[in-house]
Amino acid sequence: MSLEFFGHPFSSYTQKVLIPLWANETPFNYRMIGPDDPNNIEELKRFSPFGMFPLLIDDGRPIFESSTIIEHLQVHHPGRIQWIPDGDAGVRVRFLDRFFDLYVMGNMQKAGNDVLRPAGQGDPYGTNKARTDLHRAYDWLEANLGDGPWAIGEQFTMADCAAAPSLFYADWLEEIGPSRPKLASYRARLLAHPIVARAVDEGRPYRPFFPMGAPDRD
Ligand SMILES: N[C@@H](CCC(=O)N[C@@H](CS)C(=O)NCC(=O)O)C(=O)O
Repeated sequence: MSLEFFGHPFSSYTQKVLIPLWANETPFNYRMIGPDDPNNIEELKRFSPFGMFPLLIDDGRPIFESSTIIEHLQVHHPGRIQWIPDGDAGVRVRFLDRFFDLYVMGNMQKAGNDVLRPAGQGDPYGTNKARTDLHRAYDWLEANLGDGPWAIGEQFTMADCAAAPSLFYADWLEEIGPSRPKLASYRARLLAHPIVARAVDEGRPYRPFFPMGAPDRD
């Protein structure tokens, strides 16, 4: 049994999967994407149609999409923590995982990637909409998150793995602010979680890569 994991420490979706790998102490070989090891990029592109990461190769079988990788780990490499509970709680976890990926991280990426487009090919309309939709996502979360400590209550799940990097980065782009105290304290609790803190720390040296400039906090 060998697990090869392709990702980058500053990538939100990489962090989303590193959290369960580390928390369950699942052994894996970390294949970092970057100029220091061009073989890793080449291999990633062979298996991932869009060259996107994270990617997991389990005994030669490629799995991509962060949520599917976490489901795969739970089925094939179960550990102390069950990331997706059974029954109705599992439905809620999958729903919140989609919410954080699509409406928090998705809008964050849309707005952030605009800065990286070639001159004259920006999308100001799409960028403004993404920023507005991010605030709508914050408002929905403020109104619909429970009292915690985690996304579905007492159990730390895949929904929190998705929430941690997405709220971490989204708040750099559009601050959650004091008008959303429940969401702001959930983000603070996530960042104080030792495994999440490890993911944030390993990404720290790459903060100059943040397209809009990383704030001097967190
Ligand atoms: N839906 C994908 C999103 C993955 C994604 O957006 N990955 C980014 C890094 S955080 C990426 O590969 N960016 C490089 C690129 O787009 O070429 C997942 O959940 O794994």
